[in-house]
Amino acid sequence: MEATSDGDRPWQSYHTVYTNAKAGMEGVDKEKVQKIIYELSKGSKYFENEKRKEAIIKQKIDNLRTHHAKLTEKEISHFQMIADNRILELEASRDLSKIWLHIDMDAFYAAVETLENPSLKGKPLAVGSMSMICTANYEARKYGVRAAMPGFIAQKLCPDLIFVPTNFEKYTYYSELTRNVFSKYDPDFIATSLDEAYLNITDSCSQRGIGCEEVAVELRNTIFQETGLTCSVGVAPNRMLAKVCSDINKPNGQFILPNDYNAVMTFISSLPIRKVGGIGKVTEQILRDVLGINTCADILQKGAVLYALFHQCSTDFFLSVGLGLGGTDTPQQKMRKSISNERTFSATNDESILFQKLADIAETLSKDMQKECLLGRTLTLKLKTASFEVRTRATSLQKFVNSKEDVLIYASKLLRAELPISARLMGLRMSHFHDDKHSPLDPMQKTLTSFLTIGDVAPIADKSTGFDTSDIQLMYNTKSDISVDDKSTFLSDVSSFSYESCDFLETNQLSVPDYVAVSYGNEAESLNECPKTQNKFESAEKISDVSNLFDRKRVASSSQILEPYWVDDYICSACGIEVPASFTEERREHLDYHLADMLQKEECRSLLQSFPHKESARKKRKLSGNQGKYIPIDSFFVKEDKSL
Ligand code: DCP
Ligand code: MG
Repeated sequence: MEATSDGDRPWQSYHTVYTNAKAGMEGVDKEKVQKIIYELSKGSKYFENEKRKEAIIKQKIDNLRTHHAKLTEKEISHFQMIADNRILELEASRDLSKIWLHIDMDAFYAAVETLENPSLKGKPLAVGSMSMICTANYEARKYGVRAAMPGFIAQKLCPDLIFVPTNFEKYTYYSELTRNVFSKYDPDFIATSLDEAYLNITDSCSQRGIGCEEVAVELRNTIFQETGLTCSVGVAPNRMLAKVCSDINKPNGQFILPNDYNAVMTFISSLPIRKVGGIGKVTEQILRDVLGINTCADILQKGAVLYALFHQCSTDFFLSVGLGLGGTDTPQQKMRKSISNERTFSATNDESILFQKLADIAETLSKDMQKECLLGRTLTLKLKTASFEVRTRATSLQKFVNSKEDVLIYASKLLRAELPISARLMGLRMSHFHDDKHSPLDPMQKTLTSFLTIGDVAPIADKSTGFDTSDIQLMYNTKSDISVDDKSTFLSDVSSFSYESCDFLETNQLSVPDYVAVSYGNEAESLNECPKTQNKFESAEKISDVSNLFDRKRVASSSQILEPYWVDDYICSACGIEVPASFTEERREHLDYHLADMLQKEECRSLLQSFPHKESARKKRKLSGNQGKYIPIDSFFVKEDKSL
């Protein structure tokens, strides 16, 4: 990243998360954007972290190259045989009988804001704040402004940029309108975020005797009539391809890939791997720099080496991408294991307030259970104390219950056992459900609202690819038969992957462990308090209706927890923005951004500790070193953080 062969243009190699292209950014002067971002970031902790990550990836690439170079002809031919057989098996699974449509609203949050305030029309607009923007309209994208970019960088790129704060109630309202339309084309549609869904339109086409192109046009028109918003659509024989296709003619366009083998193979032959869901910046870099793979077709040529270097699960995924394969069946809704509700509030030891909170939570939980016809027998109370200690206490009930009164009787017993306590969070979770599949209490029974969260449909499947992402963890953890040193190192490096990051070769560990390392004085406990457990508790919960979603967002945004995680596998705990699981790159960027934010704040604190007077600290920072050349990213946070 530092000046090397680039001489006095070091920004040329500074490919941060903010410079990746998105729809509407094709004509952007990338070098200009890179330069601005480089100069705003240089010297900051964010910059250092980017450098550190790049160094780790470079090391991985070097290890893989070394291992690649050591492969013998015998090994290559062995792996070639495995790859050839696997390609035949995968090919045999090809299903061209289904027609999948992927729909993605255009600049969704920004479009909703413009619809409600037409004076914004035609002006560059960002939804979010100075520290983070959620999306930008197409006018702003021309300047290089994009989602998951700090607002102050966006403002530098586009000085006339208008900022509008997020309003999730509005977005959910419009999302519901779109879903009413989707359900007419496919009652089992799969919503992967507020603005995105997959529809199996096979039956719709055949029953109405019309082609998929006509359905796509009609659907887009209906969405526009019902909402006043535009969307883009992709149609293809599977979900992986449909998602790629919906991005091709964005905004307000569509692209149809016929259900024809040759059409699919031609399409895939020149498709850059990065366009495929699950292949992010790091995977792209590794496949390109180690194996010279740029397009999906290149993958098929390198099957043997891929099997030699990566685990079978990864290679299977890569080969299926190379063959243009993806999910074609509607995933079965997985049976719910638990349902829960929790609230964060200012720490209190007032027992009447605590019991009132408990009653509110019991009521919400009971309503949610009744909506889904669930009866449960194990009740767990979760409490977070004023000092951030998390306590859970569970009880088995004598009967299956779902009424507020029953839940509250048992919950009160659990709470009484913990008194006295000063708590800042309280939650109730019900599990061990009544399991009579033929009764009206069938937990498999689908409701439209159950599609509101990704996890409820098929928690372990990546909707964009149809690939079971839980295997990603497995593939590294179970690899025990590797003898080559470099390879072992590489695999152990990535064994801590979480399937949250679907970029196959990218590792959360590049950034996430740093959160734990950051110390915030009094708040340190919250960082150290077993984030994994917290995460598990959260991800096991599934929200079941829109109002609950809002509650959760409020909880997320008001949360004192400083280590960000994905609430309900969907909402950022630190700022409340939604980033669906399929937005692998954005998710990584988003967490990276919070990391940078945290590191910068920490840096500012230590800086201000050494300079007791705020003003003089700022002046000194301005005057010191080479800072005259650029505005360091950190100084932005000094100005922003009024509490300092
Ligand atoms: N979103 C977010 N943070 C991100 C990415 C997206 O909060 N990192 C939110 C804002 C978006 C919405 O999700 O409006 C949908 O995301 P898209 O990627 O579909 O982006 P847009 O709909 O805004 O633009 P387009 O689909 O036209 O590229
Ligand atoms: Mg969109």
